[in-house]
Amino acid sequence: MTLTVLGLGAMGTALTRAWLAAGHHVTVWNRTPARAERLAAEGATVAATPAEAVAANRLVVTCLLDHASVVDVLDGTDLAGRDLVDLTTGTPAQARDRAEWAAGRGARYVDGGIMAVPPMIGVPDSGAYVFYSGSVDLFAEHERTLAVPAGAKWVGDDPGHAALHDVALLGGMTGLFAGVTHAFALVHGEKDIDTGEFATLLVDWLAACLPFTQRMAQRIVTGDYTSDVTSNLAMQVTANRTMVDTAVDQGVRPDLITPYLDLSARGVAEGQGAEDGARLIELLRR
Ligand code: FVH
Repeated sequence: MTLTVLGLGAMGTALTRAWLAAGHHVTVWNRTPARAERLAAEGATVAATPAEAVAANRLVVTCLLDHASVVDVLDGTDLAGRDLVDLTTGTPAQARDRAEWAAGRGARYVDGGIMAVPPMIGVPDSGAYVFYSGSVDLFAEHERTLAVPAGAKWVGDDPGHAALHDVALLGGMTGLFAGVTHAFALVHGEKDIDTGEFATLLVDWLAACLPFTQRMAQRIVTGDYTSDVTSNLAMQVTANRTMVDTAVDQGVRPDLITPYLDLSARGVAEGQGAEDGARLIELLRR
């Protein structure tokens, strides 16, 4: 098993180490050579230029800072007959552009969205995985290699879909941590409330709420937002005032929660008060 890795930042280094540990022959290149030298001591072959690194192997993995750096690094390399897998975080549109760009240079292309931080890479049962999309033939041929550093989840032949899944999950996480940050701000410094004990309550509460995500999915798929609604939007909007008033009383800016509360109020104003909050995606997508 041989492959090339371009980009040896925190993530590229972790990926390369995982492949080396699994016995793969890895050719590496990095803009700052010192990072490649460290991996040479662990068995990697260091290429002097991106062109040399790309020429060394059919499977070429890029893990660079952003879209612009990928184009910078690959410009001037001969990609004809290469299988390019880009694990650099980007937008779906950038991934589709890169797929077209690679095809124009005779390469097959798969885009990847990494759902992990570097310490999780190459660690069995860490939960790390990567979304992949693009050329199904490329993926089928290299799946075993790609699955070495982290689990490999195929999400279809639209090259933008790996990035879309990645960014959508990051969006969910961002909203979650916005709520968590708000909750801690409300109680922090309050006499007789221990932050560590509060954290346990918060974790348990969020865990109890998370299964409702599946119920939301069912409502979104069926388009039926009315049946079996136990906490309709109108009730929530009334209760939301309590959340804002409490924040103000506690001297906490409600900025992290108001966008969602405002959207809920708009839903009620537009006649959706008796429906489930899942309906709000239709207001967002307008
Ligand atoms: N680290 C993480 O937690 C996240 C987890 C999820 C996925 N991301 C994405 O992975 C990409 C790489 O991230 P990284 O953590 O390896 O990032 P850095 O440690 O900052 O390394 C960046 C590498 O990119 C090289 N580079 C930057 N600009 C250029 C350029 N114009 N030309 C050539 N190379 C460039 C940089 O080289 P150097 O600074 O060592 O010379 C590093 O190799 C990223 O998309 C994350 O969003 C990681």
